[in-house]
Amino acid sequence: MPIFKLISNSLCPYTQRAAILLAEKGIAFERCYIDLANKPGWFVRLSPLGKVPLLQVDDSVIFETAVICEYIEEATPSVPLYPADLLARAQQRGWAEFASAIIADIYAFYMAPDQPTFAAKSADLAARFRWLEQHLDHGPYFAGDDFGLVDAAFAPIFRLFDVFDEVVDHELFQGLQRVPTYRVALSRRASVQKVVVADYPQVFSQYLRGRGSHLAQLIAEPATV
Ligand SMILES: N[C@@H](CCC(=O)N[C@@H](CS)C(=O)NCC(=O)O)C(=O)O
Repeated sequence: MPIFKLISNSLCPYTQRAAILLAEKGIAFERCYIDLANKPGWFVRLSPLGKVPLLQVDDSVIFETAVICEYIEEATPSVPLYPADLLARAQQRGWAEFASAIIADIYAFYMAPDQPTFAAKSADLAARFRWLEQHLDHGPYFAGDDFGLVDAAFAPIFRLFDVFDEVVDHELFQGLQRVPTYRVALSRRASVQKVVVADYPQVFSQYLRGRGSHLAQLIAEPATV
């Protein structure tokens, strides 16, 4: 087995996806955290897009979360996290990309500079979760009983909402049944629980406070929420 090192940022939801996958596969790996606001020179030289995660496999580097996850999946066929059926597999790949689109929307949501933009970004996110609601199976996971790669993509998203829930009455899951149940199932998964720093909510909340956004203002002035 090669030596795996996951180059991470303490908050990055993409990095968590790869870390959850490695944990589910039972692969030992070293984790190294960098500050994205102050990227070390060695990281800049290793990362073609300047982004985390990177997976170092011995002396080689893989970048882009979807590619890293595909590699991990293919390297460990004895613990499959994709369905055997090709069509179902392609669909789950699509939904993992959908999770990436939600992460981009979440960024736009918490960076929205003012209330109208915040409302518009909230509406975008609500629409995404309505799509998800329609495509979830009976649970507990995306496709039913078995935890898969697509679940590793959605779990870090809901973790962000654990912090948003504390600071803003966003009502993004209002009227949904399967999404909230799915969220709880993911939060209980051991691999999901162990891939973040112990003080993740505090670190994320602190990060949000420093964004200068509408949401940052709501956190600073909770009485006005
Ligand atoms: N498409 C990339 C997105 C990864 C990404 O956006 N990572 C963020 C952190 S969550 C990053 O490294 N941003 C670079 C920066 O902030 O300078 C992937 O799937 O790996």
